Amino acid sequence: MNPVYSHLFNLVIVGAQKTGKTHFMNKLSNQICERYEPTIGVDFATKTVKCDSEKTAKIHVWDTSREERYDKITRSYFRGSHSFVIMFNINQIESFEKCKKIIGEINEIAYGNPAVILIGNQIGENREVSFDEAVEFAYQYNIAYYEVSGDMTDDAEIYLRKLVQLIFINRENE
Ligand SMILES: Nc1nc2c(ncn2[C@@H]2O[C@H](COP(=O)(O)OP(=O)(O)OP(=O)(O)O)[C@@H](O)[C@H]2O)c(=O)[nH]1
Ligand SMILES: [Mg+2]
Repeated sequence: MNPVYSHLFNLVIVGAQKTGKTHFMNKLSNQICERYEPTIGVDFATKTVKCDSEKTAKIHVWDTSREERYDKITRSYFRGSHSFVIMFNINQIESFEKCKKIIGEINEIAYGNPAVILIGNQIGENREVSFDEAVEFAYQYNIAYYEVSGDMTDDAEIYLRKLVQLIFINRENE
């Protein structure tokens, strides 16, 4: 039986603890879980995106943990990944500061030229990272920055589509 997709890509969601990574993945698969449960190691979901009349991409989504004891496992998923969502919480500066190291790890471990976007999530009250600061940081690394609102009305699939487009653009430029 022929697969119903023309392309298969991996996406790794990475970022400091409790920045909404699992929430983001659950939104992709239309699951909403109100209760916080830390991710143990790595979680997995799939999502299929129709790009145009000829291209349909199936995405393997890997939701990772940033706990140190899972570092080795998490990093092993970086190698074969075509795309990354780096998440931080705009209300928690430490989570933003960790993004630099994550970008370094992606550049060091991932093959080729993966598609990467930075997402600032809003979990909490007081903003500690300004929009301009985040945009400037992303610009420095030539990646796009998006902010998602805390009311969870944002559609995670929009960002997935942007990543898939980027994967195709990066491939054309290789
Ligand atoms: N207000 C608000 N809360 C959110 C949002 N995203 C996630 N949360 C909450 O923040 C907590 C952490 O979310 P998770 O998605 O589990 O975070 P995580 O990054 O997967 O956490 P770890 O697996 O421990 O690294 C949960 O209680 C979520 O319900 C958001 O956009 N807005
Ligand atoms: Mg999680």
